[in-house]
Amino acid sequence: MKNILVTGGCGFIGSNFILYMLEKHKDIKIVNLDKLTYAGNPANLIEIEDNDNYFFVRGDICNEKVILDIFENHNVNTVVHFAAESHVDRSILGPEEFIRTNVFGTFCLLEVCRKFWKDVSDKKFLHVSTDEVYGSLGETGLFTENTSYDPSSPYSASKASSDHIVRSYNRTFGLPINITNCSNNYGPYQFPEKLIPLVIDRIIDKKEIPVYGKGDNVRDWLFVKDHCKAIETVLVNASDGETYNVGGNNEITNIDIVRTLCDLVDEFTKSNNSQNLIKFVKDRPGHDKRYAIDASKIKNELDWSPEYNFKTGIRETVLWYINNRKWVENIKTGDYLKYFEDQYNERL
Ligand code: NAD
Ligand code: TDX
Repeated sequence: MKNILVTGGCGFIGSNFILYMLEKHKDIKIVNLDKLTYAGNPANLIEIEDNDNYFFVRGDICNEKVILDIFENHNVNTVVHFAAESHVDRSILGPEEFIRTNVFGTFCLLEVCRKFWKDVSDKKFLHVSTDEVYGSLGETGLFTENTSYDPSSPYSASKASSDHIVRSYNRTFGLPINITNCSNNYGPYQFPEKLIPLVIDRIIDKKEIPVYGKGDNVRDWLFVKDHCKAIETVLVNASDGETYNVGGNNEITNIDIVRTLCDLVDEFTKSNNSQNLIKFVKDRPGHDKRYAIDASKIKNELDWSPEYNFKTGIRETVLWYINNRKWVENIKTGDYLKYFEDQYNERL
């Protein structure tokens, strides 16, 4: 029986992961440790919150005592670590929380694992990370697991630091770890500060859509459920110490994404001309030009590949946001409006 501590399980990917795992595996227990920052939303998990094998603890990964209590109470032998400050633009407005949670918080979790797991066998720490640690690509090439780290933003630098610390606990203390570095995710429950949910929301509200620079930056998009499946695969099948890049082989420019979203919302809501809302605005400082993942290692070694193609995944996502207006409206209150003003007031 796996007793899994999921950190950050009320966020976008964490919620999707918990729903996916509890549906698929009846013999696991999941404890979700989440601080419930602006990005954490327990409502995402309402359908499983009464399950006998699901427990929620509100707490901070920077607090070793809270983590240790969970390990003792639930005999944790597996950690899947999602908790993080995750938005690049917020890390430019204020980096401190990124260093605290992403670097120091990861260290606290590792320390508890190191101490608590001395006499425990069959244990694993899976660190969920990002392709942004590799920095930016030019017109050609792909990130492999051997690409040098070269992060551009305080967010990606904090994730790079956490990756290094996780790896050091494997080499120095023999802690069984895996790291996954994934490309941009999209799908249900993504906070409407990230490009795709933000744009869908702006189109529905018929408000201007901010596209940074010329809109020619490229991201490699992966449907969140395929990311969850990749994490499950690594958890079950990967050898200790291994790192895997995860991506959708699905490079798209931002402007093409935005135009696709305009057309889909127009189709589903029987409106038209949403593309007229597009506004090119001041660029993000240090904006990485292109991300693209070589996922051949996880494909060849662990037999993982994405099940969703972009056309299906993005339609499902747009429909989810149209059908869950209340979920978005509940978020667009005080804190969110303040962030939106700080980030976009000069731009729009
Ligand atoms: P998110 O911002 O939606 O969720 C983060 C969650 O962590 C929230 O529930 C928040 O309350 C919680 N949290 C934050 N600080 C905490 C703390 N100190 N203690 C406990 N909980 C805390 O993020 P996401 O998009 O779901 O990303 C999850 C992880 O996946 C992150 O580590 C991120 O770096 C990584 N990742 C994300 C993407 C992506 O496209 N979103 C891609 C690759 C990797
Ligand atoms: O208003 C916007 N306008 C715009 O042009 C926003 C919010 C974004 N963009 C651009 C910036 C990026 O080139 O869209 C692209 C995607 O932006 P984000 O959704 O903020 O994602 P990104 O910066 O690529 O980082 C994401 O992928 C890797 C996640 O936020 C990270 O958590 C993950 O690690």
